[in-house]
Amino acid sequence: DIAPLRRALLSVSDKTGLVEFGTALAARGVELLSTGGTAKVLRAAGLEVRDVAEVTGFPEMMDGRVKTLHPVVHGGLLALRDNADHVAAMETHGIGAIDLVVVNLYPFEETVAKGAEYAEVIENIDIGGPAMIRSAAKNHGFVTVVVDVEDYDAVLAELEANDGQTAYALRQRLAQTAYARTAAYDTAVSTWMAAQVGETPRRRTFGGTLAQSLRYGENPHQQAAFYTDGSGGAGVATATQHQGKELSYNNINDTDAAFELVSEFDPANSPACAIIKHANPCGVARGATLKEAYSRAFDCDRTSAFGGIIALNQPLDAETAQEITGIFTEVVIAPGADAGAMDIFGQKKNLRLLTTDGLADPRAVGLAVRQVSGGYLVQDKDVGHVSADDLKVVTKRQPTELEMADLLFAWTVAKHVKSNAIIYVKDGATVGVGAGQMSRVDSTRIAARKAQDMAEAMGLPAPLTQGSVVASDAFFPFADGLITAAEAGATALIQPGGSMRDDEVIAAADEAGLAMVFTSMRHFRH
Ligand code: 93A
Repeated sequence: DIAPLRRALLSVSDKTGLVEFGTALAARGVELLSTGGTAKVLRAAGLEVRDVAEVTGFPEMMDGRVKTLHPVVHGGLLALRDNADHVAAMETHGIGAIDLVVVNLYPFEETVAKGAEYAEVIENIDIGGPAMIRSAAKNHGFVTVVVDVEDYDAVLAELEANDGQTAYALRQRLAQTAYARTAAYDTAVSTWMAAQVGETPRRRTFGGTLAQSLRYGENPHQQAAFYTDGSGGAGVATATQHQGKELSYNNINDTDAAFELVSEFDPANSPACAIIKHANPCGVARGATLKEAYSRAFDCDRTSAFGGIIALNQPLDAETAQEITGIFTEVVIAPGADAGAMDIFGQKKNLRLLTTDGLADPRAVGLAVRQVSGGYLVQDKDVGHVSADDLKVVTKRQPTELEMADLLFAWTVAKHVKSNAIIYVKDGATVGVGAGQMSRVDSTRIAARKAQDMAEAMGLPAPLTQGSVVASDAFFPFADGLITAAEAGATALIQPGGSMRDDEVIAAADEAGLAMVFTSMRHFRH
């Protein structure tokens, strides 16, 4: 393959395992070159080390900003050993080949995480380290690059097994790891800078920290992992898990949907509960107590709630915990849980309990990213909201005070339901949810139909959609959806308005004696 390793350059901020690695290399007769702090540690361990400054003929200068940025270093990394011109250039300019580079970077991410001042963060942007990593990785045909302490052993094992050489396959793998590291590093820098100048969809680059390798993805044949972006805030990424097995890909996705939704409801107004299945709510309710909020959310669609994910806007108490254990639930997330609740859940080993530090801020700006073939779509998070003052009554009849409260509740839920979304609400609880249909009238029918099914299952004389209000996440293009809602017993509607046929839709509402308000804001969610 290639000649045995003769010269290594070590320059590391994280000195973990450095002495052991350096010692093993020296024992193989590898010459060690090093920068200031790294050389000091190696020398203190009794190893012979040459300073890079001696090799370049320049001292480390400008507070270390310029240490290894020199043609003698980069020529030694980049020269193709089997190219006569490159070899001649090395001879002409006194450049010695460097066969192994061991670099880990200034701790930029840690410096940001500890809340350092601007100037200190800037000083922790490593320039020379990434340059060496990238040079060595480009020349992986000849050069071995190590950026991760975890890889020290693999390199030593291979040198041992391979007469002091590394095999191409290992060098190629390490080169990929190296570019992944410099890419993540620059992403961390640009993400931090985006926060300094104001993050927008056009100023953000992507990256994250691997938080969890998942057992599988949306399906068992898909590999998956969970990355956090360091943005913090209460939510599934920062929650504490108290019991139950690891969250799965779908659990994380649904727990996020549940918690984001329930966080819309101010706990100071009333307890609230959201139950999520397949990223859509199958029940959302307020209640006089948390237990009542859960029970009313459950009653919206008892069938779908089985194996669901529950989010609460107040700390879980014992009586609510007891009620929840009535059926199988995957995950419960709440801003805390009292001792009694923990005891009750302790009996249910499979139930995961997550607690957060408060609720998510539904008005907090941020970005939403989705992948498409060949790229990413990036947009601001949907933080749009309306209050009673923003609404325009378009029908002859004004909504009553009770209807108005339910219309706003339904509109809030609609924001969290996949389009086309139709939500029937009565007395602060969803009584029918139509989600993810290609036609709006189908969503309207499905929600009413499910309410009918629930009424039969619960032995009610009439479906709960009788006397309900309806929210539609986007305008009704025709009157048919509105007529279906009226037939199901709805008395008031909330929708953005703006259809070419608004006049027809309003006329149909007036004819049926409905009250209808326009929000002038749409809440598509796909
Ligand atoms: O300030 S730098 O961007 N300029 C350089 O020329 C340079 N060369 C290596 N940082 C540079 N390094 C970094 O120094 C390495 O990436 C490593 O993190 C650190 C090791 O310094 P020391 O050996 O003095 O502890």
